[in-house]
Amino acid sequence: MHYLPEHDPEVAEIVRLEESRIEDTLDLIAAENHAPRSVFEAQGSIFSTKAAEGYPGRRFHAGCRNADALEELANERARHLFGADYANLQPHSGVSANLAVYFAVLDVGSRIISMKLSHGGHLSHGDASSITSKCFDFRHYGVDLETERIDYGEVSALADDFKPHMIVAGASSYPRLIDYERMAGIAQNVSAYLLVDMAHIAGLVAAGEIPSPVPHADFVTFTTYKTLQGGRGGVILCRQEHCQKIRRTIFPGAQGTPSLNMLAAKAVCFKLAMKPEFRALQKKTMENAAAFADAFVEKGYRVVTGGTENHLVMVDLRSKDLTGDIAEEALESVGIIVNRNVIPGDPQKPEVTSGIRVGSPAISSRGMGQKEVGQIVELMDQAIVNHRNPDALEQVSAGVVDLCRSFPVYISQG
Ligand code: DSN
Repeated sequence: MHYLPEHDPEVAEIVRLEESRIEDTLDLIAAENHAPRSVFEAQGSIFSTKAAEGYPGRRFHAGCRNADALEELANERARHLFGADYANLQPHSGVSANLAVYFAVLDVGSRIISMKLSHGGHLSHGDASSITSKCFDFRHYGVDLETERIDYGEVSALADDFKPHMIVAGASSYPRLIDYERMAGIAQNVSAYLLVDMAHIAGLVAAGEIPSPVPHADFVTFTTYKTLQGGRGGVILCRQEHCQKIRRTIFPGAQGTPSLNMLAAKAVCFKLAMKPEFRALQKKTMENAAAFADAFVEKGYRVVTGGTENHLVMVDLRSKDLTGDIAEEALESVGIIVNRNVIPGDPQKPEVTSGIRVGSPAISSRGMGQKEVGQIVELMDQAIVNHRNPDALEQVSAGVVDLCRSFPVYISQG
């Protein structure tokens, strides 16, 4: 920081505190990651203030020569990375991207089926609290409560009965792979569009570590700041036949000027995601998630579905007689950052929950491996078991700081 401390010392101080928080805590939020510094430089670049309504070659403001070059480059990289016909990088967020897809090809009141939030879905997939449920008629499928995996038979039966115009696949707390081919088959049978929201797993898909939904779905949406290790923002990929509708729905339909600085950061993140180092990181992210699942099971916790096939583990705390809210608070007090999360069939309210969601992307990005995962689970267990014992919590806290200092986030990334 060169200018901020002089122009606004209060904000500069809060930024410094956040830097220390990031360095000295273990980030296990499955939706987060540590982005490389080049992403921050692009985000904080001169592109922060350019008005550029429209698309390359068809802007409603002058002076867009460089903006056009930037957006074209970013688009080309996105299409290449994911093998997509068309990419729109202007959505400000994942929710904006999903809303744009719904409004591009559906009418208000159209029928959509998606995974219920309480079984792993997302707010913007028609949860009662989301604007999406006010605009469209949603019905939800869930997981089989025995296997805790998506019940494709239920999805198919619901589709036959409800005759949706769109099926949404994708989740924010589902530790297993989704069978996109099967979802596409179900959608085709009822002439519905298939939208896959791969926000959480876009990095794993980009690296080829897990199957891609792109060949199977009409639309794929995602955010760039999770496994993909970029900055905040949304993306829509789609088949060529839908591209004009998506373009018009984003601009002028739902947004004005795109955030060109965020678009620059997306371009950087796509370039970095093509490198062998990124592929190795995504592999490690998955290995670390599997190590988390094993270590929790060894410590006597139940993990949802018995394991993981992606970057996250859903831990059921009931065997430890603890709710997610208390665990989240105890863990934060020792510098371990997770979020409480409902698990399938959870008897607790979303504010309380019986589980926590544990993600491996950020600790993997700071260089930690399976040995450190074992140490982290030991520290977590100590904090959970001793959540009422301040002396024990203080010891755990010291262990967390020691571990963090051995794996600095921004020194290790250069
Ligand atoms: N989708 C939210 C989550 O999974 O935590 C973050 O954007």
